[in-house]
Amino acid sequence: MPDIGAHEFIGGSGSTIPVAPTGMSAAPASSSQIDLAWTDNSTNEDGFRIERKTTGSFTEIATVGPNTTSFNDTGLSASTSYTYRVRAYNTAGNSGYSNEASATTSAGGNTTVDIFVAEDAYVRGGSNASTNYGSATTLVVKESANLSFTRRTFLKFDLTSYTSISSARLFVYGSAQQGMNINAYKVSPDTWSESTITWNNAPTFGTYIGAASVGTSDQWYEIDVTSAAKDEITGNGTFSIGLKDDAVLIKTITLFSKENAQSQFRAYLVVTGSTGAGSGARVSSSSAPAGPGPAVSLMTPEKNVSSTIEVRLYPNPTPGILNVTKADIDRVEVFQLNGALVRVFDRSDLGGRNEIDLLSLGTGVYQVKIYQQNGELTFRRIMKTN
Ligand SMILES: [Ca+2]
Ligand SMILES: [Ca+2]
Ligand SMILES: [Ca+2]
Repeated sequence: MPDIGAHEFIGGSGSTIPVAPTGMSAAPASSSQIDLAWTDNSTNEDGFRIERKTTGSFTEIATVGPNTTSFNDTGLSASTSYTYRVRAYNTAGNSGYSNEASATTSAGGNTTVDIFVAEDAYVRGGSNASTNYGSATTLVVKESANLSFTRRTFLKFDLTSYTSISSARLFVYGSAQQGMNINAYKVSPDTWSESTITWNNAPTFGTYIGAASVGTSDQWYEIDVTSAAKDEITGNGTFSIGLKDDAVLIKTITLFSKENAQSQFRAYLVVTGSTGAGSGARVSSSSAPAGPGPAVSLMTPEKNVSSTIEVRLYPNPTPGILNVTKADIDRVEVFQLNGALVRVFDRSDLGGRNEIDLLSLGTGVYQVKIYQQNGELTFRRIMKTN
């Protein structure tokens, strides 16, 4: 090494070894991508050399230019932990290494999540045609020859993060004056907002999607909206649904809106689908939930899906013993809706029976997170009754 000190202030790279980078971090972005970032501490580097290992020793995977402080590592395997470090270099040599940072890619399998309604409102015709009901605590459906009595409901869901959808089911909670059907339609355009929608400016009812038979007691009702939701993959991702009574029964269906104090009864979709690499949940290692499986946050859609058999929980609502319709469950976690973990069942607790005992839980609505052995994750909501 020739007389480094004598050339130290001449300028240009290569006279002095760069100062080592620090603050290396690694965050999972998808089932195949981890995003890296670090702090550049040097003024004379020609670039940075990034190294990775799974098990065993580090291998250099990329070099990036001077003053670069991030790198997205792609083409990775699902549900795999990778460790990274970086060093600066110039013609004088390599700096010391940064700290090491690890992250685990998310599962490559099915993920099913609840997506809550983004906007909801009903509109009313006739003498109420210019009135907005978007902040009401109910959503009303009623059809009458007298438009002043007619109400129709609109729901909007955000599917923009999805690149594929294999299943979507709409759940609404409420009851009817008498047993009757509630009919779901695609509506357009999507530009309506709950705070301004009225009968006069409401979107137009389009393709029929499906129906639910609504009874006289408050409960969840389900409509399969898979086909219409799939259309949003090639559409704008904003999924608008209109609900009405086609039999003109002059009877009222009353559903809970998202403004209702009992917000657990707001409408939601159960969607099985894939969000593209680089989008979806990003959870740093420090905030990742404990336990097996990839780091994801509650209620957050994420990751690649090739649909297999859907996990179902029954009965739901349940008085306490809940059956899980899958044979390969690794772990079940039960959360309050505020995210507090209240029960964990691992394989030995499940004992091959695929039922979980929630008898001692208080009544209410809970979020259930199910880990399968193949790495798939499912989020479902359940209601515990007495
Ligand atoms: Ca620099
Ligand atoms: Ca609303
Ligand atoms: Ca749309």
